[in-house]
Amino acid sequence: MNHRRNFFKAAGATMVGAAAVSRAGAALLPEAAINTSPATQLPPAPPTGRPFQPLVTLNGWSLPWRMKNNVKEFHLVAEPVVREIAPGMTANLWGYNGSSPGPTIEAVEGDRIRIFVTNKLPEVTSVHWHGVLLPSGMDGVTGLTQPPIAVGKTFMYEFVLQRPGTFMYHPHADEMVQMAMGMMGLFIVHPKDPRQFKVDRDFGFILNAYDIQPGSATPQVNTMLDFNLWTWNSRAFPGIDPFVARTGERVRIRVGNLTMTNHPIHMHGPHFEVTGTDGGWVPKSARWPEVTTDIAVGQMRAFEFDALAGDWAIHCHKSHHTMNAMGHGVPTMIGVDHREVAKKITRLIPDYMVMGDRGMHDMAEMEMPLPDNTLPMMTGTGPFGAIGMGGMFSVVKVRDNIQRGDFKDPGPYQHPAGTLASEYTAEAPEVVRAAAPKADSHTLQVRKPTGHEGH
Ligand SMILES: [Cu+2]
Repeated sequence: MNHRRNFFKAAGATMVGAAAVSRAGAALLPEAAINTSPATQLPPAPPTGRPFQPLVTLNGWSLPWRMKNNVKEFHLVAEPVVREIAPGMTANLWGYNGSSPGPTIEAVEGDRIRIFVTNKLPEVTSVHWHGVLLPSGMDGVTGLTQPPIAVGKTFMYEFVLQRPGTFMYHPHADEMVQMAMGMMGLFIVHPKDPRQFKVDRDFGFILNAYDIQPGSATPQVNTMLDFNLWTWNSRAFPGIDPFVARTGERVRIRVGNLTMTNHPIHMHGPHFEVTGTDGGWVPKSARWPEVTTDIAVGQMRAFEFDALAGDWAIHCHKSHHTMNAMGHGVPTMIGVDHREVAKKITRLIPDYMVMGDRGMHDMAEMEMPLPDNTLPMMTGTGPFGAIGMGGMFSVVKVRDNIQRGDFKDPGPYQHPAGTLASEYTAEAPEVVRAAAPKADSHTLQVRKPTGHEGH
C-alpha cells in the first residue's frame, strides 16, 4: 500500500471548506482535514516549520497545519464518526476530523501553536491538552478555565510548546460520556534538535476500551469496569496493524492509556527500556531492561528496543484484554462431559454445539454464527493456524530487508533452519512418576526465637 498517496487522497478528497464550519470565521479558520480510513497513514515530512521525524500513528494519521505569521495553526472538529473496529464490525463513536481517535497533533519544542476547535457534537465540549505545559487559561477544563464550547461554536487555544514529549488531548466536558465515545488523540512534541532522542522508527497509539453489546454499534457510556472491547486506537485484533521494522533499527513505541484500568503491555523478543514518561524523558543512567511495562490510567510511556528479526507478539498481558466481546460471561465448561445432554438438546435444537468442555481454543477455529456487527471472541490467522486472540494484540514484524520508510506488512517470518519448534514424532518412553513420599517423612521443624536473637 502506498501510504503517502493514501494520506493525500484521504486528506485532500474530503477537505471541508472552512465556510462549511463557520461562516463568520471563514477567512480566518484553517481548513479542517477529514479522514475516515482506519489504515495507518504515514505523515509526509514536515512541509513547513522546523524539521522533525514524524510519528507513525498506528491505524491513524497526523493533522496537517498551516503557518501563519510564524504560528502553526491546526483545526480540530469534534464530531460523531463511524469507526471500523476490525473488519466485520463498525462502531458509532465520537471523535475528531472523521476518526476516533482524532488525528495526532505533531509540533516542535519552541513552536507557537494555535488550535481551533469546532464543536459539531450534539452537546458542549472542550479540549484538555493532557501533559502539555501551558498557561492555566489554555488548559481546557470546562467551568474552571473556560466556558464550554457550545454546539456549532469554535474556540481558539494558543500556547508555546515548552518541552518535548508524549502527550494526549481529550475533552474536559462530560468526560465520562465523551471519552467512552472515543474522543481522544495523541499530541507529540518533538525536540528542537532532531538529533536528540533520535530513533529509526517512532510508533504511537492510545489504549482505549468500549462496551458495545453484541449486535449493536453504539458504546454504553455509563460502563465503569465491564468493557467488552479492548482496543488500540479504537481497533481490535486482527484489525490492528503490525509494527514493521528492519533488523538492528532502534524502534520507539509510545503508548497512552485513556481506559478505566491499567494495561501491562508485554512484548516478546527484544528487551526494551522505558525511555519516556508523562513527565518527560528518562535519563540514560536511570533506564532498566524490561519485557512488560504497566501503563496506569491517564499515563503515557515511551519504550525503545533494538529490533531483532522475527514475528514478535505484543499485547496487553491481562488475558481478558486479548478477547473480543463474545468471550465475556461465558460459563466454564472444562471437565464437564455433556455429550449425553447434548444429544437430547440436539433433538430439540439441531444447531446446538457443545463448547468449551476441553478449554476454549476450539472457538478460535470454529465458524460460529454471530450477531450482526460482532467480532468473534478470539480470532486472527497466522502461518501455523488460528492465533486465537482479539482485543489488545498485534505483532512486531522485524526483517533483514525492510527499506527505510517502508511500513507495509512483510507477511509471515521465514524461520532459519533449526530455529522452529516442531512436533516430537519418535517413540515416547513411558512416563515414570516419582512415588509419593510417606506421610511421616516430613517432620515440621519449628524454631522459636530465643531472647534477642530472633529480633
Ligand atoms: Cu489490558
